[in-house]
Amino acid sequence: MPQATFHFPRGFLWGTATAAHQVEGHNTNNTWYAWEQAGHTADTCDLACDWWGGRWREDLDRAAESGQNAHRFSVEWSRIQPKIDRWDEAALDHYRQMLQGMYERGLTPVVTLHHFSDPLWFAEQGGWENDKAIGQFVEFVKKVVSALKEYVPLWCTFNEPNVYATMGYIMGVFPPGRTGDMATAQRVMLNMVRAHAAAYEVIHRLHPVARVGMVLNYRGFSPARGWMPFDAGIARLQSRLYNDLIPATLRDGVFRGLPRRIRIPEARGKQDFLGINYYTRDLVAFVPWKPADLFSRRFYPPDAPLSETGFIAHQPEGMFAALKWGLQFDVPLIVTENGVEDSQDTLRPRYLVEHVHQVWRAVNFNWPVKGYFHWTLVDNFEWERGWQQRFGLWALERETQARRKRPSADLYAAICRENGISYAMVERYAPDALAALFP
Ligand code: IFM
Repeated sequence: MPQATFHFPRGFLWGTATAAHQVEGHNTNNTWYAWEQAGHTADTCDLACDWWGGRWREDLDRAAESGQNAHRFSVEWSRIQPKIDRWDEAALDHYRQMLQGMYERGLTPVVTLHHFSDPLWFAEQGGWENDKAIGQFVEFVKKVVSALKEYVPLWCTFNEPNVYATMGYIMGVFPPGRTGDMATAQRVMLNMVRAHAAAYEVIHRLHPVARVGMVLNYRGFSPARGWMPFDAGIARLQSRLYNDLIPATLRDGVFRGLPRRIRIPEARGKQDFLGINYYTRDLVAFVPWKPADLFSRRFYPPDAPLSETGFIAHQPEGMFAALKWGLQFDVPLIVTENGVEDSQDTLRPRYLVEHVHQVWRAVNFNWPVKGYFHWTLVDNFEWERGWQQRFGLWALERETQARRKRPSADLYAAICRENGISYAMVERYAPDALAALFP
């Protein structure tokens, strides 16, 4: 039997990622609550995983006991600043306790300042469409960083601004539910980039040793037909708009939107690391009569295994491509999310180990990949898809709040403890990945 182990460097961050609205429960003062109440989601978030009620303790015990050494989570703006002129010190204290709890458990915290949900007062003022958003976000960042800085080595300003803008202004499934509004989607991203640049300055001023980055959802777009130059062209355009636009602006201060470029010199060089959330990739075919879909049809490779609801195609090589793409920004990379919805845990073990193996390949080329965060620890509220998708290493029974460990939790624990992937763990937990990892 081959005894190979794919080792990771010492100090590599192994964790899970969560977000406030998805786990805390009873966040009733933000845009997502209003969106759910208006019937736009498959079901409502309600108590979620009851982290606000204190169950973060038992879940972080699970994370720590399974060998993880880091945890990525977000703070909820609408709790910390419930009204434009009111700050809630008790909410900040709650997050302080969570951060202390992470240190007690040996988990390095990675904190996201904005993960999809906005306070209602902020949305009423125009949200990210309004230029005032930048100053408002900066005030929030000042408050949070002043209160929590001693605990936080890594700050993520925004989670997936490309998803926020696409889902909210083009697809219409996130608040505010607009469709096909490319111009506003770009304005929103532009304002988020400006807000990131200003927040970057503030965080560095308040806490010079902290590292500040943005988290992007990277999606692979490959031409569907190798012989068709238009497929390649349209795939490149989609990748440029969806993947490159924001991190490239933070690299060189030029926002290359459509139809024009906008110079934002203050954004130049304002990323200490880039967070990459990779889940899957698409094939792209040119379709001249579909302008609303950027002249294309996107679909999964017909032979790719699909997740339970068909949301994700198992495309592990896309992880390697994502990290290779990330090299152009010349900053350390962190896989801030990766995972699959799978209530029965049938695909997840293979998905997990084959994706982590692709991260190892990148690390083995000496690419600066510093950590991997699995999405997610316990099943949580999946936005417009509600509770229909189960991404947790632990299953959640919502009615009782009981957690049940899925086999992948043991596999991930073995990876974290070993700081690598061994033949024995693949054979035991994901034998269907043996051929891919040990050909
Ligand atoms: O749940 C989300 C998360 O909030 C952002 N990235 C993708 C995850 C899975 O859908």
